[in-house]
Order: sequence, then structure tokens, then C-alpha cells
Amino acid sequence: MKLKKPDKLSKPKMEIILATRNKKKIEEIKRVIGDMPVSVMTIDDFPECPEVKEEGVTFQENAVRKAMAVAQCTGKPSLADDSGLEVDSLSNAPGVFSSRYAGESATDRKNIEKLLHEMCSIVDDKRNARFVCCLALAFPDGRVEIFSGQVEGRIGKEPKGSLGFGYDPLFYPERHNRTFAEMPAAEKDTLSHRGKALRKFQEYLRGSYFI
Ligand code: ITT
Repeated sequence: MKLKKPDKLSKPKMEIILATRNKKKIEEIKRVIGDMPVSVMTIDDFPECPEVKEEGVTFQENAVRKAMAVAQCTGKPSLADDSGLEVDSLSNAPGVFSSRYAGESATDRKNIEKLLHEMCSIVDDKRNARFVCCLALAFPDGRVEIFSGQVEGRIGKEPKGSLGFGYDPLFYPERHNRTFAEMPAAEKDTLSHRGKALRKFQEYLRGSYFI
């Protein structure tokens, strides 16, 4: 007897909650995993979810904390991104403090101004830095999967470009003479810390039961 092929369309779609309030991160995540058969929601769809304090000393600690809190609150798999910039000559600052480098309610512009100020006496060949991204996928049963990526580069002496977000106007990825803020989105995605971490996440999804 010929067995009926399982109907691919009837498989459950994995629902994932993006545990971030950063709209630019959400755009980048949706751009890279947009063609995967997962249904994506954000914490804005779950106003009852609590704010999570970022008190960890590593990107991974913060990402796990954010993802677990949202998975517990929503009862659904949740993906958090903790990321930032590490500058060699500043002993890896701003690091986990990247979003609040110039203070708790700092804007991207204020953070950039502070970074340029802190680096004003640093010569060209000592301006190495990297962007780091840690993605944590947490399940309501307590399991957590980690996907990370980083990109090496250097910090410019003035902001260039208007695309992207955060420190993009200052960051020249290795072997490029344009900042992330001067690159079209797709080009940033192929080089970036988040793009690299998201491609690992995509591989994981491809191998998972749901897809
Ligand atoms: P959530 O915690 O809600 O996700 P957040 O912006 O506070 O949002 P983080 O604590 O992970 O997120 O801080 C990340 C900061 O690092 C971000 O605000 C930027 O300043 C910087 N950053 C991270 N990825 C970046 C990128 O791709 N381009 C430029 N700056 C980036």
C-alpha cells in the first residue's frame, strides 16, 4: 500500500516572539528571517510582559534574561538580542552599556558624541573595534539556545552616512571604506554581527521539528 506523503502545509508554524523594543533590531531580524515559515510577533503584542533590567555583565547573560522573561510571560518561544560595540582602546567599552553609554535615556547621537570624545586622542591604527550580537531563543519549558556573531572593524573620526542605527555612522567593517550607515541594508546584513548570528538561528530553524 502506498503511504500518503505528509502534507507540508499542515505542519504547525513555529510562533516566535521578538523580545526587543528596538525597532531597528526588529527590522533587521525580520529582514533576515523573513522568508522562514515562522510567525513573528513582538513584545508590543503582549503589553503585560514586564520590563527586564539589563544587569548582566555579558551580552549572553542579558540576552538569556530578556528571552526567558518573555517566554515565561507569553508561554511562547522568545528570541532576544543583546548586542553592542567593543572598542579595543577603551578596554572593550561601551560593551553591554552601548545603548546607555551617554546616560540612561541617551540617544544614538549622544552616544556617538561621547564615543568620539573618549577617542579624540586615539590614532588611526589604534581605533580597532567590533560589534557583537548574542541571540537567545528561550522556550517556556526553560530550554535556551544561543546564536552569536561578531564583526571586526574600526571607529571613524566623524559620523558618515544616514542608514542603520546606533553606532553605524562610525563603524567601518574590516576591509571596507564605507561605514555601516553608508551601506544598503542587504550589504550590512551580509557583514554584520546580527546577520551572522541570525544565519546561525536560521540554520537551527531549518533543522527543527517545526519547519
Ligand atoms: P532591547 O534591549 O529592547 O533589545 P536595546 O537597544 O536596549 O534594545 P541593547 O541593550 O542590546 O538593546 O543595546 C544595543 C545597543 O548597541 C544599541 O542600542 C546600539 O547602540 C548598539 N548596537 C547594537 N547593534 C548595532 C548595530 O547593528 N548598529 C549600530 N549600533 C548597534
